[in-house]
Amino acid sequence: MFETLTDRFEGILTRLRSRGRLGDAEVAEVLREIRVALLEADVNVAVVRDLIERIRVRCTGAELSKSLTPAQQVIKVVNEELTETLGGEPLKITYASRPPTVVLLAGLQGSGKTTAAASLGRYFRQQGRNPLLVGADLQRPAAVEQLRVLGLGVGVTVYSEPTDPVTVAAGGLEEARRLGRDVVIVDTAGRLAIDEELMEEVRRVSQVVEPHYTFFVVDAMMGQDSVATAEAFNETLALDGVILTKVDGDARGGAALSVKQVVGKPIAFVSTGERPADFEVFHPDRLASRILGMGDVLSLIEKAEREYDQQVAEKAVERLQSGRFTFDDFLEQLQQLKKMGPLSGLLGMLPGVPKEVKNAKIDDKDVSRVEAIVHSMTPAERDDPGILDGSRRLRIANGSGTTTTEVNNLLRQFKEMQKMMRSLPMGKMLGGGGGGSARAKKNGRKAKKGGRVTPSSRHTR
Ligand SMILES: Nc1nc2c(ncn2[C@@H]2O[C@H](COP(=O)(O)OP(=O)(O)OP(=O)(O)O)[C@@H](O)[C@H]2O)c(=O)[nH]1
Ligand SMILES: [Mg+2]
Repeated sequence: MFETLTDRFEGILTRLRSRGRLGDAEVAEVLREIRVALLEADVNVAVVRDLIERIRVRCTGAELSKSLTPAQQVIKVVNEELTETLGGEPLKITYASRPPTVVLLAGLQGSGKTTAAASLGRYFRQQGRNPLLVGADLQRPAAVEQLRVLGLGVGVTVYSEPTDPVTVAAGGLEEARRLGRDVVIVDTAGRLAIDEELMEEVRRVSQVVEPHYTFFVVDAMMGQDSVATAEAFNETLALDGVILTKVDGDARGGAALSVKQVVGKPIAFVSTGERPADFEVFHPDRLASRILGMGDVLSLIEKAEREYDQQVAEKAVERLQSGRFTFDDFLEQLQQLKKMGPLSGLLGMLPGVPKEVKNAKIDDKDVSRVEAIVHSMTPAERDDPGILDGSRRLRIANGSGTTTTEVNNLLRQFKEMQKMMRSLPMGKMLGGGGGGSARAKKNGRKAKKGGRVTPSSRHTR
């Protein structure tokens, strides 16, 4: 699902991150790339134009955040605007104060209404509700039977009778009241948008059951056609939302990205397979992150933005990359990281961090002892742990109320950390890639000219 877009965005964002400063020209280029990617993914032209314009205004405007690099800012803006285009907040069902809450499903032939009806039955059961399915599709001989089989699978009773759709719908509502069911899901016959007779039928069903929610079930693989039919149905039925089905077969995702803006109604649920379990509430923010191929990286950026001092981070990254990371930097990082909460939580969000590292338990008490050790070092020692011989280590242990074993352990871990940090994508994440590493390289050269020896190369054990 959305493979095309995800692939394209991956390339765009990687190139973006490898840049330092972003001028208007760079932003314009990125926007052009995003525009092409969206059009290729079959997103409605007007939707693309509007989205790009919103991103452009925010990226060239004064909305700057001190704690983020330019690339991170662009990614953040794109993510937020993409989320908005997809509908913003997920739809939240409000249950009728006088049950049952009635849900009516309509849509073209074969769009997945009956499957969605059963999936909704399962969903409402999971929400602690007691739904009833109503089979009002008397068009296709096997339709009610299909619903019964699916209903059995999800443990929801099906009501139907061989009369006519309007009578069935009214009867279903009565039955639900009699049985004390609090949600009624009405499955209707598939129709062609142009079929006036069938449109009239669903309109009458709607009049008699007065649904709280009318969902248009639409096949995502139809691309922009699905958006157009949703629009047509919205005129007849006043939709509350769209259920986008067969998303598993749609690599482009243009429909999902266009529905909200074109039809003016949000996507309420998505179906990604034939089983009722392949059905979920649609979360615009999660989909945007997935399209951007960012996953939890976005939450990391948000977290960093909230609590991390970018300058401190950038400096640390530069020093790490140039191999000049000292115990002073280490102390600073420890303090920053303590502000951000459990270390393992933070590491867990970074892509490419080995499981062993993620699962490592770091406890606050340990952190205080480590801080005590570092505080007992002289500035020269912090700057260059390589000079820490036996007698210095003993002095530090005594000064910090620890043991030489602890001091030795810390020194060993520090060295290992330097090695590990250099292989982590932290530089890209927090220092903003190109900008940071370019400066780091410069620092590296400066260091060499000054005859500086890195702690790790001088440190002998
Ligand atoms: N791959 C995939 N198949 C689906 C999905 N939803 C439904 N289907 C399949 O699509 C076909 C049509 O689904 P139905 O639920 O019968 O569609 P309908 O809208 O009720 O069809 P009519 O009642 O004939 O108008 C069935 O074979 C379903 O198993 C989905 O999300 N992904
Ligand atoms: Mg059906």
